[in-house]
Amino acid sequence: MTERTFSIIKPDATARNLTGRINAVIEDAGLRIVGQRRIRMTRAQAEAFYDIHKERPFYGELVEFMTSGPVVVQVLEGVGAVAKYREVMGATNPAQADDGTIRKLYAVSLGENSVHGSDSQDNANLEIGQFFAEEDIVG
Ligand code: FUP
Repeated sequence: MTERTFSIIKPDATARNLTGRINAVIEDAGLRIVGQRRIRMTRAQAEAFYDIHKERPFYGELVEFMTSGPVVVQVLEGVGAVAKYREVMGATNPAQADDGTIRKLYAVSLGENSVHGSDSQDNANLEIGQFFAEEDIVG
């Protein structure tokens, strides 16, 4: 079934001019970029986005990192997009990511791991709604 998922190209990747190369991996996997905007995430946006992790020891650092530079927020569309993008991203820790995945290719560390992708369809819908109006998504 055609689905939509939410993606972020994180500050470590925009700092190294990797947006185009990451988008090439996304598109080569058969995912279509149907919404895309480069933004500076506010602290409030980052805190709300990662609210699920607020009791975790890395939460403060995570919010700092996500607001430390520009990010590219994206909506990706394709058959089984949520699971497919998780596969294309690779494991959270790049040391454990499979060859050819975005994190294996480009991530710096567990914290600075280049991309975010939604982990379920429900979260994808919520996350897309945090950053995109429906009219800014063109399928
Ligand atoms: P993922 O769904 O693969 O992005 O991973 P998580 O939702 O578990 O974690 C979200 C982000 O928190 C990661 F991308 C990086 C950061 N994180 C850490 O910095 N340290 C940890 O131990 C776990 C996650």
